[in-house]
Amino acid sequence: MEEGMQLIDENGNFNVDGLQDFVTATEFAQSGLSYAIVAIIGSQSSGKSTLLNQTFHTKFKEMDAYNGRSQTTKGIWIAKCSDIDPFTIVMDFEGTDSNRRGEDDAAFERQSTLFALEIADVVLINL
Ligand SMILES: Nc1nc2c(ncn2[C@@H]2O[C@H](COP(=O)(O)OP(=O)(O)O)[C@@H](O)[C@H]2O)c(=O)[nH]1
Ligand SMILES: [Mg+2]
Repeated sequence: MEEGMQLIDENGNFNVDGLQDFVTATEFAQSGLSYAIVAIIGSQSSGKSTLLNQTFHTKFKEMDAYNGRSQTTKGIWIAKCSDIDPFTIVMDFEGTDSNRRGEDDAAFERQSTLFALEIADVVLINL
């Protein structure tokens, strides 16, 4: 589960079945109220996924610069951090200032950023 699962896709659809599988596989429910959620926000290709992977030993997709500077993270991904107690869930975000999304599609960025602020115990802001 370190590679994570896509909680919300690029069109804003919530992955209900995926979350159910994630909760079962990680035994999240057994942790009771003893858990922490870490989220990261910041512009696209600023190194968010790389920073999370280095820090929390997750395996979120990172951009491979040799294969062109394309966007890797789409929507919102979550992964369990396997080596932190209490139970820690890390959330990786698509990022703001996406090239792919035009000026008109700022809604996803605003909503996903608000979601991060709302849900996370710790929000990392990557500059
Ligand atoms: N030089 C340098 N490159 C980095 C650093 N962090 C990430 N990168 C590279 O920047 C690119 C984008 O990183 P990624 O983590 O996919 O960015 P994200 O879109 O914010 O998740 C990748 O090719 C990384 O290897 C850093 O601290 N220094
Ligand atoms: Mg990323």
